[in-house]
Amino acid sequence: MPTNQGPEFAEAEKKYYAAKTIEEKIAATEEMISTSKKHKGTETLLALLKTRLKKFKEGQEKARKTGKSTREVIKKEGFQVVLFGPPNTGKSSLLASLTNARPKISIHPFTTIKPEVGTLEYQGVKAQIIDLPSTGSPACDIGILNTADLVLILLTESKEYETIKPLLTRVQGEHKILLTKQDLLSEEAKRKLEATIKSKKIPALLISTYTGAGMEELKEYILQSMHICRIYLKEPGKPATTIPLVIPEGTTIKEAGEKIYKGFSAKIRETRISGPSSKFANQKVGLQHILKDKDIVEFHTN
Ligand SMILES: Nc1nc2c(ncn2[C@@H]2O[C@H](COP(=O)(O)OP(=O)(O)OP(=O)(O)O)[C@@H](O)[C@H]2O)c(=O)[nH]1
Ligand SMILES: [Mg+2]
Repeated sequence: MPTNQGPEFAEAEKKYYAAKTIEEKIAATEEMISTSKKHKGTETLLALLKTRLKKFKEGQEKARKTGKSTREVIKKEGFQVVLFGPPNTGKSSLLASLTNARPKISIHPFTTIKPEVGTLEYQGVKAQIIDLPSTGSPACDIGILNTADLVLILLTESKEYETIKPLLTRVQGEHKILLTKQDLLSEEAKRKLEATIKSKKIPALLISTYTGAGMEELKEYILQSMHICRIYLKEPGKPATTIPLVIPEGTTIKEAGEKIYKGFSAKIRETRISGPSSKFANQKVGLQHILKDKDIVEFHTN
């Protein structure tokens, strides 16, 4: 349901996102409540804001007693991707499509009330995906955006990007816009949207979890943004392993050897490579040779 909030609310919301202390968060939440429009469409939001306020006040009380921070933290595991955006844009649906997680999905806004976590497994590589409660939700703590490796901004309208942009100033990783629910657009509207994205150079991908449109491209994009190489080890006379050794881009043979175990590189007598970094199959290379994604590596040891 649309909430149609005015500029005062937007201002208060901005203050909330900028708030660093619990006191600032309480003040900003109180301001959001007082400046929010009050009608059927804002009922859920107001109820959530009031719950947030209550929680903050309780947290403040607890912190006062114990002297400790009570904030829940998500443990970062490997490459972390955060799904971020306004209510109802399909964040939880995307988490469910990409990972093993089964978050609650519903037609009502503000369904997700705490961050949901899943693991994407794609072409032998794993990434942690976090479905963050939507903007305007009490549980939307944007601090995680700053340390995430990749932020995916889910929108149903490209113009909403303007309101999201100010929240991304401290984001260190990459970010990309996902324009969701593409199945709802006519071919004509889709063509127009694609043209706008191109001419305005908006970093966006068009997806639909219903039809699967754009999903392969999205997974490929996530993989690219990880800046890693997958190498397949092979023993002489045997086929290569199917589970890759995942290494950062720019890794040398010596460094890859050390990844197998410490001291391994000293045992390498000869290395043979087939694949993207080799000029021909079974090429003999030195320890300083830089590997590329999908190389097959055969170590001959003493
Ligand atoms: N047509 C269409 N509907 C979708 C698509 N993906 C999700 N939806 C629907 O959109 C609604 C919201 O989906 P959610 O995944 O719960 O959205 P969300 O962004 O997690 O929402 P909140 O957690 O409430 O902020 C649900 O009714 C979904 O079934 C899509 O690709 N196409
Ligand atoms: Mg959700």
